[in-house]
Amino acid sequence: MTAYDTNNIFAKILRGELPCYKVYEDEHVFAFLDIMPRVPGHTLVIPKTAARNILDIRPDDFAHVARGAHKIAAAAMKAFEADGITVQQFNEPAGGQVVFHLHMHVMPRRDGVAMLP
Ligand code: IU
Repeated sequence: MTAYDTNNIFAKILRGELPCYKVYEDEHVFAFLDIMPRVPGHTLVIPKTAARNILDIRPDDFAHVARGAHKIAAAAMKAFEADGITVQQFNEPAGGQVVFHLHMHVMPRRDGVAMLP
């Protein structure tokens, strides 16, 4: 597996070198709106630790990301009056990953409203 690249887009967002719409932050994780949302409220939750994906993160650090996604899911249900939530996480190009800093997608869903591809 390729090594973590400290100049990936999300690392730059974490360092404040690129702008984002911040949704949540704590000691371990950072969450912001996806720049190309597949649904309104599409949020990305990332660890503050440098990790390329699930194959490159300690279980305890991954648990922090899961905890963050859990919190964002509950908040997004309320904020977007959603009927459900899709949580997705991709790893390596073969697994659909495009940005190589681990992230979880949290997407509030409405009955009868399809996600953009
Ligand atoms: P991935 O397939 O899980 O790696 O998807 C990357 C996501 O990052 C995708 O939904 C993009 O719209 C999103 N994104 C972003 O929010 N800001 C950016 O500058 C870039 C991608 I590049």
